[in-house]
Amino acid sequence: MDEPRRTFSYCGLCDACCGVVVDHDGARVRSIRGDPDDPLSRGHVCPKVVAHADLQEDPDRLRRPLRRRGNDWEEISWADALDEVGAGLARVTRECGSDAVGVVFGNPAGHHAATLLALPFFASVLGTHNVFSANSTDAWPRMLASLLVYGNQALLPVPDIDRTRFLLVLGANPAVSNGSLLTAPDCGRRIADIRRRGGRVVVVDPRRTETAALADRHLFIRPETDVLLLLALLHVVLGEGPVCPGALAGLLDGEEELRAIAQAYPPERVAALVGIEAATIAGLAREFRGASPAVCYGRMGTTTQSFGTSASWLIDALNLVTGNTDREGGAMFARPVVDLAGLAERLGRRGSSGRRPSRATGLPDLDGEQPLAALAAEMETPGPGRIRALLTVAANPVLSRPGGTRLDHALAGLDFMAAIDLYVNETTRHAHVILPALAPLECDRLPVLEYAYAVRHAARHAPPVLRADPQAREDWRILLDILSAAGRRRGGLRGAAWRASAAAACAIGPNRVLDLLLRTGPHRLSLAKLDAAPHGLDLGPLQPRLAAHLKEAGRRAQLAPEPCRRDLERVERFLADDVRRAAGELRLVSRRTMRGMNTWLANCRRLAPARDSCTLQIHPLDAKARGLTDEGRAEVSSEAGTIEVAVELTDGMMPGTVSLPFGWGHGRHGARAGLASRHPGASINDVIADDRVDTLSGTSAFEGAPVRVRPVGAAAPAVPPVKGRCS
Ligand SMILES: Nc1nc2c(c(=O)[nH]1)N[C@H]1C(S)=C(S)[C@@H](COP(=O)(O)OP(=O)(O)OC[C@H]3O[C@@H](n4cnc5c(=O)[nH]c(N)nc54)[C@H](O)[C@@H]3O)O[C@H]1N2
Ligand SMILES: Nc1nc2c(c(=O)[nH]1)N[C@H]1C(S)=C(S)[C@@H](COP(=O)(O)OP(=O)(O)OC[C@H]3O[C@@H](n4cnc5c(=O)[nH]c(N)nc54)[C@H](O)[C@@H]3O)O[C@H]1N2
Ligand code: SF4
Ligand SMILES: [Mo]
Repeated sequence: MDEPRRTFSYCGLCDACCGVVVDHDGARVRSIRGDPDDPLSRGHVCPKVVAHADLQEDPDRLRRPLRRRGNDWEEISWADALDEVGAGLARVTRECGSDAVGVVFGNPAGHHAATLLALPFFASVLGTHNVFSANSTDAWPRMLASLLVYGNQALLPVPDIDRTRFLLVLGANPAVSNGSLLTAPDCGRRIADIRRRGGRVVVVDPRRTETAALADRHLFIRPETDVLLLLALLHVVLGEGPVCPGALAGLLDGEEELRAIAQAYPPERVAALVGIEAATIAGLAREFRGASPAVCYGRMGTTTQSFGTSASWLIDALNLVTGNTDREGGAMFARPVVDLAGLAERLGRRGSSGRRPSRATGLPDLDGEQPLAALAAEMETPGPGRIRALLTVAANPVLSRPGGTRLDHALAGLDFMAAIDLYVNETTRHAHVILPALAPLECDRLPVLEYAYAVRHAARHAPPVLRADPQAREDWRILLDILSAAGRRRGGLRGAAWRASAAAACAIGPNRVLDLLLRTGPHRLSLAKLDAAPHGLDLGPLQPRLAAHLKEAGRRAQLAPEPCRRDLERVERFLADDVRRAAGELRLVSRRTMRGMNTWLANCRRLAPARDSCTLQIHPLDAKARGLTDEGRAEVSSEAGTIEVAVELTDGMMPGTVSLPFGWGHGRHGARAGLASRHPGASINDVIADDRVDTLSGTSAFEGAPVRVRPVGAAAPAVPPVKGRCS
């Protein structure tokens, strides 16, 4: 064991990237706390930070490669494991073609810039188009809206919460999530500060969330009706005055079209459907218009629903027509140290949608990436390009993607599966070989994506804090080693090309590429400069960027992009359908908890819940109508499946809606997480069908899925099963 040491680093379990002070002995964390000298997080950390200590001590965490043996696993050497994965991928590409190999990467991969460089490289050398990521269950609609409105899918608006006077939050819970596409450590305090400065905060959510508790006002909204609310807000704003383009004067197209659209949605028309009174909507519109500056911010609740792209578009439209885009305190566009939007512009890769739709479902791709909603169908549907082998990297789609049960079956039927992960999770339990990944503090990290959407410009580099097993390696390196092994097994010219590509990429290494990106980026940094600032660098507040960017690119922002206008036909169908909806069904929404991180960290000792917090939150009136009692058990069902959970009565739920936490369901046979399985809960995605999508973007629409709820053991009602599709 080494001498006790202190290292400054950052957490990085979520986007907030809170600075930490780690006291350790080179292998184990002795204590970890917030770094008061981190310019962005200023000492803040959330309860999850202790997971870094737990990940070093967890007996269930993988440290050696595993090979399946019947229903059990055996540890094997790295050389054998890589060879076996290489052989599996080589065989399937040879027999069934390159597209027969699917690659799925999950949310944690996004926290490693090196992995983000290696993954597309890996897939393109292998020649597969079947690449999926957690983004198609998350931010795709936001990215597609940016492509349609600003012409670049990487130009994502960041609400300038540190300087705004009015924050309108739709479908986000930053007091718990700490911000999403909004890197702002201690986000709850920053939002509370808006009110301390005399500003106002309004939260619109079917659940009275932890963020709502910090706001001046919370409004319940019926799930998936944000588009209607936004159209009604625009109706009032545009009906009572001219567009105020602000910084974007002369750079806006589509004003007349937007006006014509909004005219058809007076608050009185949408009030009953949205669940907010017409006078309240009109008042909110006037308040937003009158505040200076104001900003509307939407996240998961507005993207992972049937009208995710259109909701994101209309949020932009509201900010644009009130002059709040590209303005301090409004919707800003960062100019980060690694400038993804600028890079995309220079490379002519601003994004695309629907150029290579999913073979099995016809759902659109986003910039060549396939939608996770199609994953099971791509494995089940016969024909050329059917996925027969899968590699998952930091992903758990059995729990994180709607249609969990369907995917479970499809995975069991694959010819070959390999995974890179820290655990035998609900997905990786189907693999033939699992390669162990490193914990965050064992990796060399540079937050690129996280700081691309930060509320201030910032940068940092964190070399590994803890020493890992000498054989273990980072994900990017594992990917290249797999490529090399697959090349050996494949043989011939193709195999030689794979090996040569892997060798060249290894020789360059990700840090050289990142250093180059930093040097050529807008802040002219370098890895060496970042290493001289172990607490991280604050590079100042966001500056207006969009207008200059659009002028330089010779483009204008689109207030009423054609695909979104066409999508309103679907909104109208939804309105018509709504009237015919079956009696008795409830709308399901997801929630996140402070001590959980998506589907993982459930096995961390210090984060283990004291009680079953996987509860169905339901309004007392809805519960009474169904004979449900507080702490009783409920059966939640839909066409996709049925789960059982504990009931929690709360008037914090909008009547007609229920909420389940996302990330639970650790009771599946074969997953290896002893602690997590003591409080397994149930997976929300087992009752959401995977054909519920925002058809415009191909994104899974879990929010608002219709379900039936009854006490466990009660006789089934004589009604047809609930259909979840919305297209
Ligand atoms: N119903 C519903 N579904 C949802 C959501 C919701 O709100 N409601 N949220 C969606 C969202 S926003 C997201 S991002 C997705 C997340 O979905 P996923 O990305 O599939 O799930 P995660 O739990 O984030 O991470 C998956 C795995 O990564 C492993 N891991 C952690 N760090 C590393 C690493 O450095 N390397 C490797 N190789 N493995 C690592 C963990 O052990 C874990 O098993 O789920 C989506 N699904
Ligand atoms: N503690 C913790 N932090 C996390 C995570 C975690 O699992 N745990 N996950 C991380 C990840 S990957 C992400 S992407 C972010 C997500 O960060 P956020 O988007 O801030 O968090 P969510 O909890 O998904 O918030 C979505 C909200 O939308 C509401 N909602 C559902 N349907 C609708 C609707 O139709 N309209 C409206 N207006 N609201 C609706 C839900 O009730 C919920 O409150 O959090 C990140 N941070
Ligand atoms: S908010 Fe929590 S999980 Fe996210 S980076 Fe900070 S300490 Fe880590
Ligand atoms: Mo996410």
